[in-house]
Amino acid sequence: MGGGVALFDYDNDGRLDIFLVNGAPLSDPTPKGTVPQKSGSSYWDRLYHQKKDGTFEDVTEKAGLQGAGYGMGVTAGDYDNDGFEDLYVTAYGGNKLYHNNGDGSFSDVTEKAGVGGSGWSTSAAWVDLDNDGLLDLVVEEPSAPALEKHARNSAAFAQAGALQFKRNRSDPGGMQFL
Ligand SMILES: [Ca+2]
Ligand SMILES: [Ca+2]
Repeated sequence: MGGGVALFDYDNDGRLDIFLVNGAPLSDPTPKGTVPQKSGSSYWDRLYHQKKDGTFEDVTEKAGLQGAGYGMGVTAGDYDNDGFEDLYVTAYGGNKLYHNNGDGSFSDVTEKAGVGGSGWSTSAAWVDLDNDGLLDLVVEEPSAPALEKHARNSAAFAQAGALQFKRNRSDPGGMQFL
């Protein structure tokens, strides 16, 4: 199954960089309840930094973006308005929110932000749903329970299926999603 890709300028040097989402090994048959794990570097997600000459260098390890689980999708957006684009990566096995530290590294802030999701998430998007200047998160979860859990979504989003809506409730000094 194909993974997502994000073209974004993580280091604000004016050149687009590439983030690629990668899967994880699956056994055949896969026992029920198995959560795929990245068993080695060949399964890592990858961040490629575009250099001045138009070539790219692999900066995955420096950035701390090796990832976890069976990666599916990614969306880039500056959710905390600090001028650096952050990443949200969906995966079978747990989603991750990575805060861009602005020095070439990212921090996993998933737990603090409360956006780990559950089960299997596919697509995700940053969008300011309530026009408060803070990016909110929409996550598609094909697994059914998400639909009931997030019934308070706006009609437009509810129609699209099992979407999870996370409102960004950040305030100066804090960062929390509902
Ligand atoms: Ca760049
Ligand atoms: Ca940011």
